[in-house]
Amino acid sequence: MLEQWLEYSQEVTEGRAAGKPIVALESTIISHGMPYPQNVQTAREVEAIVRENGAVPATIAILDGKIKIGLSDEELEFLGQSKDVEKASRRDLPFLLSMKKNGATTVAATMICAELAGIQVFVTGGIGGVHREAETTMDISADLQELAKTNVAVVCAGAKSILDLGLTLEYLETQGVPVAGFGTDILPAFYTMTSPYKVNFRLDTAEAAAEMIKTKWQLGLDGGIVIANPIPEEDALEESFMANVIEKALAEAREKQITGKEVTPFLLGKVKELTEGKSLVANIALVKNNARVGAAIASSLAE
Ligand code: PSU
Ligand code: MN
Repeated sequence: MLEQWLEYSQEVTEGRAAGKPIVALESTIISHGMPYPQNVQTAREVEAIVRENGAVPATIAILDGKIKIGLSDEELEFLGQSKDVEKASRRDLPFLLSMKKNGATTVAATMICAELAGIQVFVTGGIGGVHREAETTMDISADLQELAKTNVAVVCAGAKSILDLGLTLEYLETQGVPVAGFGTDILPAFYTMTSPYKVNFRLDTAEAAAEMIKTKWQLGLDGGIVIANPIPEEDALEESFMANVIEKALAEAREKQITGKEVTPFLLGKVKELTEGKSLVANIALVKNNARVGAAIASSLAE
């Protein structure tokens, strides 16, 4: 029953058969997170980095009513260019699949699809979280609830401070989701290596991360783990500059009364505009950095 919805690329099929480590990659970052053509180029380069580091990349999307596990070059190109691709989180999957539509999967939806495909490690840029002023808007990303229940480790560069990072950590704590810093004690904030918050645990190697992931699931503790890997120092943006940009983006979202699934893409687009593309360069660098770490963790898990 389930298999009818899943379609594996040839590369992923062969990788699975050979017992190779596989790394899931999301597609909202392609369709709604970065502009064309940098989005497609980055997606290809990130896949190449996963391969160079001994794992098989599986970029995930909903195309023509199928969950695609691993995409062709043409499919990546389509996701990067088409305006006919919905941002797809958990609640969107049944509609998009039954109506044979196209969807770019968020962290939440990519985790669901990765778990269905038996993939344990997922690399992305930043996770969604509790938005600032969530006490009135109730805007809390479905990514957090997914981390609470779906067994996939998510390698990211923390979360953008368009969110309330403190409340995001509180939510994850309540839900029993470990937030581990990769080589750091501090929660990275996407564009910057640091934030005012500490992570729960520090892991210094891919092997240590793999051990912790294995242990969590051996204990039957369902749900994901956040592996927060800071942006490389040379690519990081200045903290006060970014704080300013983010304030402006938030003010405009408030003024325009942006709500629901539009909030995050709106803020991401504004940040890019206000940094004149600097944020895009940083975004690309940190995803590539995460791909190296994710491939190493997946390789260690596969041993
Ligand atoms: N944060 C980023 N870049 C992104 C996203 C978040 O810095 O591209 C995307 C991810 O796909 C994430 C989604 O899962 O936005 C969260 O959206 P929402 O806040 O609507 O749950
Ligand atoms: Mn939201």
